[in-house]
Amino acid sequence: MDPGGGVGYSGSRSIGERVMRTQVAVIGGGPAGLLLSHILHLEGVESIVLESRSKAHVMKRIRAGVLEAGSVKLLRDVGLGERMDREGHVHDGAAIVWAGHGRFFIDTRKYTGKRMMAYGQTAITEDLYAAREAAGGEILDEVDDVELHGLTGASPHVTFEREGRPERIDCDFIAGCDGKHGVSRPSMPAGLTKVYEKVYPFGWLGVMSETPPLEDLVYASHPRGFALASQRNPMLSRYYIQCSLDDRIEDWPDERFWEELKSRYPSEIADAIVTGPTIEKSIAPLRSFVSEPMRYGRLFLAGDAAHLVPPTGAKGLNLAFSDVFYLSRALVEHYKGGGDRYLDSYSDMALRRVWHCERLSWWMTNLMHRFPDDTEFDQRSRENELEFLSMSDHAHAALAEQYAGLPYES
Ligand code: FAS
Ligand code: PHB
Repeated sequence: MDPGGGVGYSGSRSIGERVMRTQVAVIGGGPAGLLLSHILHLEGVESIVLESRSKAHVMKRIRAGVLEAGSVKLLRDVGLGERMDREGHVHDGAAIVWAGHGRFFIDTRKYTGKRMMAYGQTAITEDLYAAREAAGGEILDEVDDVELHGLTGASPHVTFEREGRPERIDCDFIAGCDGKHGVSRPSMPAGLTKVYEKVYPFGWLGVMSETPPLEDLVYASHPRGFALASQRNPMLSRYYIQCSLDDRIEDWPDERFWEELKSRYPSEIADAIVTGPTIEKSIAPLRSFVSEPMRYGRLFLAGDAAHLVPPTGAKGLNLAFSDVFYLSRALVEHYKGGGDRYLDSYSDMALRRVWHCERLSWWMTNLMHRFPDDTEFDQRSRENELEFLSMSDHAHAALAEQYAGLPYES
């Protein structure tokens, strides 16, 4: 095995083309691709990661922040827990408030015995890059024109350009970890894939500020719209408000954002929010999306390449991690001669968890947001559901179990 973690050169196929050889070609250097490459390396399986953007661009993305208990365990199990345990914030649930009513707390630790973690995706990506680079892993960034070939044969390959030069990777398997705009999912025959999609009529305006966060995550349902108070560390807060899809960042100077955010919380919470200059501000649309199956021949999809969830349930990143757990286990078993039962069951197994998280995220989004076409009946029913959730131990337990994350399948 090449000590460089997967790059063996086997000549060229066309003029000037450099040909590399590895076992698994990973398309996409986000959390899914990097974590997969890291776990494969720990198990002696070679991979090369192809990333279309620069490392600097990937590293400055600000996205998810809450890790399910299963994701926390997975990161610790693969040697990526040290900084998370040092800088992360252990998290035992989330509070919910809705207009005119006091807060109630969904206590995931009480109902599941599990502990979650608030630790940003940005930090996780830094940790993953550091681990791959320390291990001599091959991450080829700023690649262009990635194309997948031979997916139904035993020797697929990937062609791409890098620094203007044609390159090729011969491999055994391709992991499509290239997110919602990648090339992997479109490389599957249209007649094979079934897409399920729901587009929500609003977005999330998110900000980061170097201010002390609230103690807990607090989700708010308010006539003016949804709001969320979250955190990254004792001096880094993350806040979101539901906004119109017509909104632009420039419509939301800091002062207007802070005023609107506070207006969506009861005064005792609003008064505790420490405001300050925002260091990041972005608007993200909300979509539910699943493309089935997550396999085509030697191509396996993982993460946002196969599915998207509205961030209301904090499931997007966690789903990418559970896909990677299942796919890495399957590939390692193949290479260790254990057969292909996990490869053959990967798509169905991953999709069971995907659909669980899709439904939860859709349910929480409907519960906590106001929709332009809401009728009075819709809103009164929503308030009753929040009231039931606030008073029923069983409803608390059901939400806590799902929010903390169901166990991975064995
Ligand atoms: P990613 O999209 O992170 O990574 C895919 C990588 O593939 C990217 O680096 C991309 O540059 C690369 N790529 C694309 N095309 C390529 C090609 N042709 N060749 C090579 N590389 C290619 N989740 C939560 O749980 N909570 C949140 O609050 C939350 N907020 C979000 C906010 C935003 C704006 C977005 C976009 C997502 C958010 N998510 C959130 C979901 C997010 O965290 C994803 O679930 C997570 O990034 C999934 O990781 P990957 O599957 O690795 O996909
Ligand atoms: C975040 O901290 O970014 C976050 C937390 C919970 C969510 C979504 C985003 O549901």
